[in-house]
Amino acid sequence: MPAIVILGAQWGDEGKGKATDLLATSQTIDYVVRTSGGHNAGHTIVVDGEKFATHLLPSGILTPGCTSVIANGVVVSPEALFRELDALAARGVDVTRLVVSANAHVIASYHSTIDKVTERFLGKNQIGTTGRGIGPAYADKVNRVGIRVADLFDEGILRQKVEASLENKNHLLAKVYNRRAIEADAVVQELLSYAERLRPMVVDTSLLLNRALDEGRTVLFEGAQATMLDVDHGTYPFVTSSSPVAGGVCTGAGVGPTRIDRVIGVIKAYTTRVGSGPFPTELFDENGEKLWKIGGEVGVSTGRDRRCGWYDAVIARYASRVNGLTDLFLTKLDVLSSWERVPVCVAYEVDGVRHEEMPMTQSEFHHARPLYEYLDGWWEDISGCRSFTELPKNAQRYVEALEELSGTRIWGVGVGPGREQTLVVH
Ligand code: 2SA
Ligand code: GDP
Ligand code: MG
Repeated sequence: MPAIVILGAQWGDEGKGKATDLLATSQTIDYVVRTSGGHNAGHTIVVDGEKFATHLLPSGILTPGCTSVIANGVVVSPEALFRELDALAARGVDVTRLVVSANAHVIASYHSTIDKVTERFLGKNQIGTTGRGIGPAYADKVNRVGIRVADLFDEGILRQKVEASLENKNHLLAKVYNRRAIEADAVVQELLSYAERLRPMVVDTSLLLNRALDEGRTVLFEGAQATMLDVDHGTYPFVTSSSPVAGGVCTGAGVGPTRIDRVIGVIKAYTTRVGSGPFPTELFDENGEKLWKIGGEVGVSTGRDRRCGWYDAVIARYASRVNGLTDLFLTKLDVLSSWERVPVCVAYEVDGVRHEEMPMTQSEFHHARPLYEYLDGWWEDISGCRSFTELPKNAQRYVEALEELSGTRIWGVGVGPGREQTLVVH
């Protein structure tokens, strides 16, 4: 199985970090690759009781011998990159096996300034971004006024590009937001200050990965954010600005779709979402509060509370379809111990019409009302279970029901944050 994709099947924070780490410890993974997003991601991995969080870095950085790759589809804040590298190195992690694509786009400080002022300007219509400059950096990329990693090594080109990029931004800041202009010179100096440290890490990551696949090496593409946050397939405009779906891996890494062997969708046994936007199974009662509390549902990068709701099988089917999932990895089943009955959304009702599949338009999705089936719950603490058959019968039935409703086999089940708290089903 040389090329494997792990991605989020809901709105993020499904436990992708844990799934990546599990795979990387259960078989030899030579490369772990980030292909989209930036330091807006937050992946938690618990190793021997010690908690690590990665943001911009691939989770593979924690696996000895594995090369971590930040590919062309990622937006890189050099400041955040070095901060994260230094923090891990201070904890004894070997951070030397990291490479960065020359074609990845750079997040400069003005991108996060624009992200924050735009959100403030939107008021109650805000997206609820992480404020990390992700959207503005991708906007520049598509608008062809972005700065790529390779540009940091040529001061003349860098200056030209920064000036071109700031032209319309300074106009906007002055005329719309009533803010001071950003000085090109200060930006250029800041970016140049990262160049020497970055230089030895920079390679042609597409060439590197394709050669690695030719040689039979195992490459794991690690998703950030998730299917429902995808700029095309998610709940637009309440999405991130990249393509976290499986297709985005190909453009984000420069590998062709025929090279991908397995696509694993990570999905929680219930649902969470950070930021604004529609969420049909969201709970506003004591059940939501209980999921939030037991699940510890707080954002890893920004510390924001996550909104909580029941499992949504319509979303699971949708994620299976748009990503061509081969497997699901179901996390946080342990959080559901202690409910008499557990509701699972099997379809929506939209303006009196039953929808088994995701409605075609966002307006319909905004009106979607969940239709529930109620599965019998269990009371036992399952965090110590180490095989599927050790689970209480009702927990087993819950997993089997989700598998059937989602139409994709469930490869593994998480019963706790630790590396060892995983049950392999198939
Ligand atoms: P952005 O900053 O432009 O990507 O925000 C746009 C939307 O994407 C959502 N988003 C996320 N949702 C869940 N988890 C994310 N990462 C962190 C984590 C979140 C945190 O893993 O814990 O720490 O708050 C993430 N990143 C972006 C975001 O909420 C907006 O809805
Ligand atoms: P990611 O962004 O998808 O990598 O996920 P996050 O790290 O943002 O959030 C997932 C959270 O759930 C982290 O705190 C993990 O340690 C935790 N986690 C992952 N799998 C399990 C599980 O099976 N059970 C429990 N209780 N926690 C889990
Ligand atoms: Mg996360």
